[in-house]
Amino acid sequence: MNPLKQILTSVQFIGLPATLRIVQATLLRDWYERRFREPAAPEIAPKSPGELLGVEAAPSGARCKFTNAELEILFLTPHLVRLSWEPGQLPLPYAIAKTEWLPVDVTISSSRRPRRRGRRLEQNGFTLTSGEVSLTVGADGGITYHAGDVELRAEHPPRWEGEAWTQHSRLDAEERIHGLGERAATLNLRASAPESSVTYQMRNTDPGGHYSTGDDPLYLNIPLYISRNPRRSANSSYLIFYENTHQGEISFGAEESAVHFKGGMPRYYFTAGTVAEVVENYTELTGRAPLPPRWALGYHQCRWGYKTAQDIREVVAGFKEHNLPLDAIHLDIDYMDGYRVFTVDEERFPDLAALTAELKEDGIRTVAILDPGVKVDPNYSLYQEGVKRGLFCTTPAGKPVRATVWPGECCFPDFTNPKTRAWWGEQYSKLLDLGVDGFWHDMNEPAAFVGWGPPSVPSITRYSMENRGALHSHLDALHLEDDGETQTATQFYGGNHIEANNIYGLMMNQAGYNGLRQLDPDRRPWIVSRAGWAGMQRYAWNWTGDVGTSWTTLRQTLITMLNIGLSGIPYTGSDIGGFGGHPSAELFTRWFQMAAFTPFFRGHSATGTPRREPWVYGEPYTSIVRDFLNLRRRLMPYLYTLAQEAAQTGAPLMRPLFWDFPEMADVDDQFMLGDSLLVAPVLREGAESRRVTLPPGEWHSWWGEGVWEGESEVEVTVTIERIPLFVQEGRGSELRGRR
Ligand code: MIG
Repeated sequence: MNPLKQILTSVQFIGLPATLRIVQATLLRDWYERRFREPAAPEIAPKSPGELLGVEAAPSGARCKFTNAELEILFLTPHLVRLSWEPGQLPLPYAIAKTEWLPVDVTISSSRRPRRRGRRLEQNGFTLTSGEVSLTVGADGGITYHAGDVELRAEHPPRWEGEAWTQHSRLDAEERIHGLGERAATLNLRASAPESSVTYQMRNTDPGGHYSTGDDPLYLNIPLYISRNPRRSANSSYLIFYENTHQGEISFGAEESAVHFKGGMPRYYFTAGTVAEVVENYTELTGRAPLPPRWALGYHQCRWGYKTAQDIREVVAGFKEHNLPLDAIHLDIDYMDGYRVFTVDEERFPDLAALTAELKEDGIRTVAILDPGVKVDPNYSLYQEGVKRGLFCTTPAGKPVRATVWPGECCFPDFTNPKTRAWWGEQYSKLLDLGVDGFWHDMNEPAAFVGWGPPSVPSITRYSMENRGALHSHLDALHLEDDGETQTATQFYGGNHIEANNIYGLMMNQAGYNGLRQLDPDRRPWIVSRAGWAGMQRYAWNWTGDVGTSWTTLRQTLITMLNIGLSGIPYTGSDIGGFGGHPSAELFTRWFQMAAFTPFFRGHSATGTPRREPWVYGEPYTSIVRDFLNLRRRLMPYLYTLAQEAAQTGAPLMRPLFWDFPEMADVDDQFMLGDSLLVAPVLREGAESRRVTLPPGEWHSWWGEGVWEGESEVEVTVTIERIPLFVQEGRGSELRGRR
């Protein structure tokens, strides 16, 4: 958005005085960035690995020397291999859950595959194989990957430009690409530009409300993609995960993919198998979502605009009055005292403990929002402690960096510092003690209000990165107090914003999750988070943020959720009806019907929009919504079984059809909930029927409307009461007797 337009929009939504404060904050940001501007790096000629000089066997792998680079190949399992190229800084293992692996038997042979025309990646090199996966490393560092005899991937060696690097890989015309975390894109991430190229930014950011198809980046990026090729057999999919927290971009062209990161070593993991297997292997590495508390699988009601305990009581009374089941209610930012995180406004919520207890009597849990920004306020103990103990992100001179969010000027906890995480984690006790059961992590991209430029903290922000050490030794050492110890500011200069931006949310989630585990070991923590990164599934659920209100965004959010699931995050959901608009009764109902089958089932809406509780549209809508709320309740044992499966294998609860039916053509307007329920939400206004693609098998209409022979496309009549829903013959024993 151009700055003027951004500012005018801001005036419209938050008024002139607040806008002026944001302009002021942005000027401060610009000052920071000028004051600490790094000297421009000298122009360096791009570098490739050069010639392969030699290869040496190493435990479970090999090390190869090139003229300008070194490559380490390490098999973690016969199906999962890690590649690391030097030069480049080793990643801190933020994504990684499993570090101990059994040895893998590998064999190395020199390879002189017959040269095929037009392929120059496989000249005199060597082949390293586990028996399951083989890598052929060419003399120039290009690598081809095979499973059995099938070539799955051919990549060129990385090319470095200073600390940044790029890697190209071949793409087959038929190859489908999925993953990359949260994308307002097509299910096959190449599909919007099959002939040209489409680029995705690897940078968590707040897209600023009402996003829709084509907006990129969004809140949550995950640098992995799955390649699937319907021309190959089902077990010839592969997943590649770039373990690199730096900002970057990944593009898919007609013949090649290009991966670019602004720093860090080229380190990536390759695994092959079926789509389910590659997700299983990836989540063995990065961890899986623990079983959630049962209530989290129920229906959540939320709105930015429930301002008082009275508002909450009224909403809950509405649910009772309309006989609508409710499992959780969320408190958005208005419960806080002046938006100070971990405080409660005593006037608007005079007795939060009584309120949560009262709700719990009715089987309703309370979830409270937490934003990372800590208000700059000398009388606020969290702020005082953070400053005193050096727990905030800093400028390169070691002073806490500031940016403006809801509370006004804020400092930002440096979640890459283990001390900060421990401290932050302790704070949850305040809300636990008040009977809050779940936590909602917002704005953790991290987001900040700006008049122009990226909506985040200044780009010069410094992070401890686990106190990795002084990178910027040219900067003056500043003395800060830290629990009586004297610490030099250089200890804070472990990482910059380019490296740490993407893991800010992940580490906030880790801090919260570990804090909750410690505070109450007998309770399953529950967190839903807007931002995150590879591995966030270990700590938090996700929701798709401020998605627009339209039929287009309804359809978009379905696809977005499927790609999130394929990125290792089994739990996600979207604001029913979209965040900031006013859905028609029909759009609201259709969204609600779809959401009833998504892992995170929450009604939410923005402040200032017309109310959107499930009864505001009147009949017949209230009754339809009631039916789907009751249906969700009946699905609970099934959902719980899926939760257990996710914990064991990493399988997302909602899956694209190709997950179980790889031979199927791409279908992006239906999904499977588990392996038994096929959901075909109605995504078109005024629809009287919709086409449903049925995979092989016999399909029973959930509504008892008959049995369909699969491997077919059927036109199913729809009314506003229902969406097409099918159960496959012979599956879904958990569902038996529940219809
Ligand atoms: O700047 O807390 O995505 O769900 O209601 C907006 C207020 C901040 C963004 C979240 C949205 C939430 C809202 N938040």
